Amino acid sequence: MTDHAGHGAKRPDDKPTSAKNPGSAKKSGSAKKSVSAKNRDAAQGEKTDGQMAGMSGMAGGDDLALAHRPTRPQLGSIGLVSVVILALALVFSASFANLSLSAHDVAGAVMPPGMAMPRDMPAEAMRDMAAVNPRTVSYRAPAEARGDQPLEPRMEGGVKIFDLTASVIEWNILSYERVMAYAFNQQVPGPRIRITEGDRIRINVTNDLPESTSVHWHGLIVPNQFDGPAEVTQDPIEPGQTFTYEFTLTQAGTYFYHSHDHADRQEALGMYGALIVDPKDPSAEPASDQDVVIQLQEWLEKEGYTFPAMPMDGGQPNFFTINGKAYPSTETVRARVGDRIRFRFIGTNSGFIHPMHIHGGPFEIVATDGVPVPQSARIQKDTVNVAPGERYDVIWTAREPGKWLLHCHINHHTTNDNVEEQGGGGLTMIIEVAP
Ligand SMILES: [Cu+2]
Repeated sequence: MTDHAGHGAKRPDDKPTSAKNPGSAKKSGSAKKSVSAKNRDAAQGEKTDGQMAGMSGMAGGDDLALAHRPTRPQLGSIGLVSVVILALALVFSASFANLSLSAHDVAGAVMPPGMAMPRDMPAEAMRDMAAVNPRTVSYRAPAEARGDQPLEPRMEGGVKIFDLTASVIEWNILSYERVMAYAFNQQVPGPRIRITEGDRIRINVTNDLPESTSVHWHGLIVPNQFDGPAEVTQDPIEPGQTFTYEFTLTQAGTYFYHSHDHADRQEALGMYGALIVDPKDPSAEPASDQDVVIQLQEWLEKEGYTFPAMPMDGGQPNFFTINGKAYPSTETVRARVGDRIRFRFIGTNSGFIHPMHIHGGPFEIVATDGVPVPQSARIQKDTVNVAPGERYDVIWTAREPGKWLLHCHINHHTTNDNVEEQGGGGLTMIIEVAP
């Protein structure tokens, strides 16, 4: 303990009354203190006098009373308790997070805010539900662009050839609301393929998406290898690849095409389009003055990201579109009193049911899922439930002049991000009937 005394001696000008140095003040009268009292002073000196005093305090460790030294069992039990606490902390975090996921598996995946994320959710599920990566957008469609544009074929040896390319685009569903979509030929819905019963068609599908894809021809009788389900009847079309489908149309009616690889993601992001097959003999077709295709979709657009809408917590949609546009940006159908309009409802919607209703009187259901309803079996309704995959062809007659609404009767589906504007939103469209 000579260090301590010596240290004190090295600072003769310490004033006992110095308010800044109370330790030194005590030291002035400490000549006869016991060893342990000196140790206490040394500890105080550590605070006030710095490193040297601290070292002198440590040197005094040997002088600890035997009774104050931790025993081996005490050290052992402290160690054991620490290990148990660390293990519990690990188990606790593992119960909230999936520690088996690697950054490589889910790199860049942005999940919907509020999505239910169980701890064992695999990386593949996360990638399926993640936002469209903004860096993969290759085209920004003009705000006024419309989907469902007719796709003209080219003829080759009696075969009608169509080219479809899937890519990531930016698409306006409203003048002020832009989404990131997976789209065929840079439009939502994809282009309309209109052919005639008996046609032989060849469709070249090129994949410019950041992930694999495939296309299914919904409702059509085709050779199995061209049916479309990825990993079932064909290898997925990898990015940069093209796959060619070819078949002869043996049916007529309202059909559609859509992605069949990660369909819950890709169809929900916009990968679908109408496929209308006119009968070889049109004489049996119900008379109509207009033919209006209605393709339905739900969107989840939040914080600048577009997620595939799904019927699960956090995946619920907040925008809804008819032919790629939400009301008031939906098309207005114009007619005259007495006109018969054939509406072809197509369940391109991926995860939700839409009871589609038309004001101004009932319509007649003339075909379901592409198959004509015999005259004797036709029924009249004013609301028809359009489930994913279903098609209903209905004839609605304009009975009275004015603005008549066509809309989904789940009222939330006629809002835009929960807001009603100009008397509707989402799945709303106006039929304007002139006298
Ligand atoms: Cu609806």
